[in-house]
Amino acid sequence: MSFKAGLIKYNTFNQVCKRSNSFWANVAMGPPDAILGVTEAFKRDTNPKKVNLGVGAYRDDNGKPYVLSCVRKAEKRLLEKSLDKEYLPISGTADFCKHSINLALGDNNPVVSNGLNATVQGISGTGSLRIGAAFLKSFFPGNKTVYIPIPTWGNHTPIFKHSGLDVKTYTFYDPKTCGFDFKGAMDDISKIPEKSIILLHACAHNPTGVDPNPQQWAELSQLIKKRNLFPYLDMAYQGFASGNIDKDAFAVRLFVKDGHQIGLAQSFAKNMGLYGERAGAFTITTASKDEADKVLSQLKILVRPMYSNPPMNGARIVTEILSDKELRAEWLQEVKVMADRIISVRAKLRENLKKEGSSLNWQHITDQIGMFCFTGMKPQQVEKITKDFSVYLTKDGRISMAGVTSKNVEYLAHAMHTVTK
Ligand code: PGU
Repeated sequence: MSFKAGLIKYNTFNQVCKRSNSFWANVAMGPPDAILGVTEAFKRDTNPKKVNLGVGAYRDDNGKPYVLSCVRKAEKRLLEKSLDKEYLPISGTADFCKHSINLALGDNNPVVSNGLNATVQGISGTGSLRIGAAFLKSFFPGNKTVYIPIPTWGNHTPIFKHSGLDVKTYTFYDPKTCGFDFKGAMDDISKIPEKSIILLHACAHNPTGVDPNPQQWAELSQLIKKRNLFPYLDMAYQGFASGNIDKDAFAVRLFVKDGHQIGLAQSFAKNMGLYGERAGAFTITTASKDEADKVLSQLKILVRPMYSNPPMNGARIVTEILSDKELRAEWLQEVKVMADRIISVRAKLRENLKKEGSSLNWQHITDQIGMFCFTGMKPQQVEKITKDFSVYLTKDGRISMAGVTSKNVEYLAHAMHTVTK
């Protein structure tokens, strides 16, 4: 075709498209994501002092993304093995699933030893939660409503609604004390209709950084048992709360010990820094091996039309690390280093707010744990700190402590003081 003929054809095509009604003419512009949209806005900002405290992703003390040394070593070993790229099974690799659930429940736990778990590899924490939600929608024999804490991670409601479950809430946080509202939670949970689903953050509650203490967990577990509720635990931060993966698995292990059947979504995004690798797992515990086999067969039937089978690279890295004594020991060290840096920067932020002359009580900055601090900043203050200081955070006043460093902490304290005084 000559250039001219091509041009005429192109113009005619354009006119036809404009004239005829597009299939998509009625698609409205959607809002940016409440968390990931913050990073998009941050990237557009040209202020050299800008700070991104939106997404929960660990940074080193220079503010740079951090790839764990054990991950680099595992990658090197994997490369040397020249592994193939065949499809994984629908439920992912069996080794990865076994290591994941053992990490949550502890080695030699009776659930895995007796074959009482149906575990599938999921697409990180989100995908794992979504598989679980799909399973509950199809097979949960009770009230297909999930009770989520207020507040909770912004994606919980969309995940459950997208799966066709109803979503209701229970009290969790007390804005007056910036702490856990134990009485409020117990009162609300005691009124949840029997045989409903309750979502629990296993540790390092997002966004509040507030967790029940062991005694409170024990009481919650008893009440949840009494109400015959199904506990669905989201464990996206194992190791990030205390720096110790066993300590952080306390609630999960307690619920199993107390005789609950649980749903569990795990993520290796934070504790192994494998964000974009999308490695995670979903587990249902059952009363018998036969039940576990049947549940697993149904999980596979749900996964197959969604994405057929999961990605392999992240799962291979996790398996390499968890199955090797040396790499595993190094990993446990590195988790602790990450958790400790966050703890130390909490203290620095509080100190600097004091130095700025803030008369507000910022004790919750050091009381809260895990990746986030629920600062208590109001939406207008959040807007102002972003506009005037290029400090980016989610509208609810949550800051990712993992993005605070010894280099930006003074600037952040100054900005926080200025907008809150
Ligand atoms: N569950 C909770 C409680 C989370 O906070 C997150 C991540 C996930 C599950 C899912 O993580 P995966 O990356 O799918 O494994 N929340 C972070 C990351 C950004 C996001 O919203 O996905 C956050 O900043 O809240």
